[in-house]
Amino acid sequence: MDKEPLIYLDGRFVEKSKASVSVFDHGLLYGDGIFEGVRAYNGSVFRLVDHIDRLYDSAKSIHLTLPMTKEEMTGAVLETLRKNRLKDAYIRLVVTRGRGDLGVDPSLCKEPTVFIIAEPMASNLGPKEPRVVRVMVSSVRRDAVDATSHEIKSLNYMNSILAKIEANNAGADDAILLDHRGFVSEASVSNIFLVKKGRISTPSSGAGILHGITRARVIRLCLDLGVEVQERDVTPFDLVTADEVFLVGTKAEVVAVASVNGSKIGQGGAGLLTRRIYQEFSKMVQRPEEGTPIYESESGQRLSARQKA
Ligand code: PXG
Repeated sequence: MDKEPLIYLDGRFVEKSKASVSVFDHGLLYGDGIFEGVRAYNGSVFRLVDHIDRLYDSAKSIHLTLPMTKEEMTGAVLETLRKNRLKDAYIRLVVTRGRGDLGVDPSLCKEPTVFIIAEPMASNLGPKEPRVVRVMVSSVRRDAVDATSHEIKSLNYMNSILAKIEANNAGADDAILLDHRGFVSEASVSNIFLVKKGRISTPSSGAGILHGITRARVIRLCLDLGVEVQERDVTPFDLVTADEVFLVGTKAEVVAVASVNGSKIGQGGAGLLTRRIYQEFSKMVQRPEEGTPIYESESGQRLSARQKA
């Protein structure tokens, strides 16, 4: 039999079939925890420093003290990839409040649970065309920034899940959520951009978005291409009348939106700027300086310092 994948669980590596957490873990009972979805391309973990920083910001915002330093966490991610001999992978890094009792009070949870899953995942990027999806505007509103804000990458994804179910039932590929004011926020698990008359815009953080790492990198990429990205309030009207719409995220990478609520966007395929950004993004993720190398050194600390800002 093939060897089982190894999962990092609270400082140890355990076989996938034996990697389990308590039914009293508040991550499970209450969605009380945080996570990161990270990707490795060609032996380098894309923007790992940014993901680790965001994880620690999420932890701070929910008053969760992580049981390890950023350097140790970085080391654990790299070691998980090495143990599983992975070069192109999807990494799920999860920290829960830990084991407690059946009350919601987190003060009874003494020790956070930390686990890291790494699975092989090939990129959809390349010289070919971007993937194309059809989306609908969901009736489910994005959680407000003073509620279960998606600025926290928490284990509470019910908001996105309900929107995704609605999209599935309507035969759409994904849902676009509006914020409490009615402005466009983001898709279920990716950020959104639109192009109108050669200008690119994207909802600002006030719209309850996750501060996407792909979003931030794509904004810089656009600047490098000489196209400024405006972070602003985007209305559903702006979306439907855009020349191009695309989604970005760790899992999605760069995906073109062909239609919104059945209305064709542009020609109904990937527009010129979307293709350009997809192609540049495809090349960029392969550059070692965009990430943290998995195999060159055993020291997470030294490695993490090498990712360019
Ligand atoms: N918004 C939300 C709500 C997200 O969950 C993004 C934007 C994109 O962020 P990054 O940092 O990845 O560029 C996400 C991404 C999945 C999956 O299976 C993705 C995410 C969470 C859970 C699952 O695609 N987060």
